[in-house]
Amino acid sequence: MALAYDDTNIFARILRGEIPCDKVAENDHALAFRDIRPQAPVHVLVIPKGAYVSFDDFAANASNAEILGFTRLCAQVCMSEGVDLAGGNQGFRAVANTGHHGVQEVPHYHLHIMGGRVMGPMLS
Ligand code: IU
Repeated sequence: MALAYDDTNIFARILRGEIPCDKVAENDHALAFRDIRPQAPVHVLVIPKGAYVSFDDFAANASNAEILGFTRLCAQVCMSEGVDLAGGNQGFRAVANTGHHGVQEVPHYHLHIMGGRVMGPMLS
């Protein structure tokens, strides 16, 4: 089931160019930019350009091309930010806060990529 999407959310406005962002990378299907309240030395948000509310909405309803484009942009960000294991770096945490229980603040799917330090326990 596709979820109702509110196109007034802040990331939709960033995608429309109404609000600036600190862009890291972009392709046909996704945009990556720095979180305005970074929790780690590397804290990048990767968002699909399509209107998806959450991780599960995107995973269930996005096209193969959208999923591939999004995933490849994540890999590109990890490499350019120097956190990818494949590049001999120390790794990162990728988080998709989802819905009320996941404490999702912005209702446009976004993957947090955080690294540059040991992240600590997940539970809080
Ligand atoms: P969420 O809980 O995963 O939905 O958190 C949203 C994130 O988006 C949070 O880390 C904010 O600092 C971040 N953010 C942003 O980068 N730019 C903005 O204009 C707004 C939130 I509002």
